[in-house]
Amino acid sequence: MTEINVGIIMGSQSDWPTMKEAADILDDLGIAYETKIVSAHRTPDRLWRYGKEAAGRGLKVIIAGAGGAAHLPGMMASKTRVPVVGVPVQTRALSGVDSLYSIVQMPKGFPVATMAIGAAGAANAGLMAAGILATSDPDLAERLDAWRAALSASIPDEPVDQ
Ligand code: RP5
Repeated sequence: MTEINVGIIMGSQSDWPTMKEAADILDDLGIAYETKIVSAHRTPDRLWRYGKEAAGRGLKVIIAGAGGAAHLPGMMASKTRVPVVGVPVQTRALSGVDSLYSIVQMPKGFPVATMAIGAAGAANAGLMAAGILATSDPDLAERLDAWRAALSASIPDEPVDQ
């Protein structure tokens, strides 16, 4: 059975369209992952258990996305030494600035690697997880290099009228 090294967690089902961007990147790169709804406010016991067991279960990166009062990434970082990559989900009321501020300003000692707001941030969280895993996985490092090279090659030299 393939070992799962990446956990994608999110505060709500409503976060999934955003967090799927991270999952799509991991799929592209052939990285196994799990997806869970873990809410800091609605399912705190689930959060606690997930954080307590994460390292022992072999997780090496946790991608955590939440919106609004987005306490999930920070609380997860307080519960496990496994690196947490935070994704501020874009909200309707405050466009995700609330999510960003809730995630990014962690106190010294418990870091969250905070990505950009929304879909780009979620995709970059997948790439950040891939980069972390690639430091000890030469095959993945090759796949990640190829992915990056393909993206660069896809960018035209000059703009065209649309
Ligand atoms: C947060 O509240 C979730 O991460 C989500 O982004 C936001 C709204 O959740 P729902 O009311 O859509 O379930 O905890």
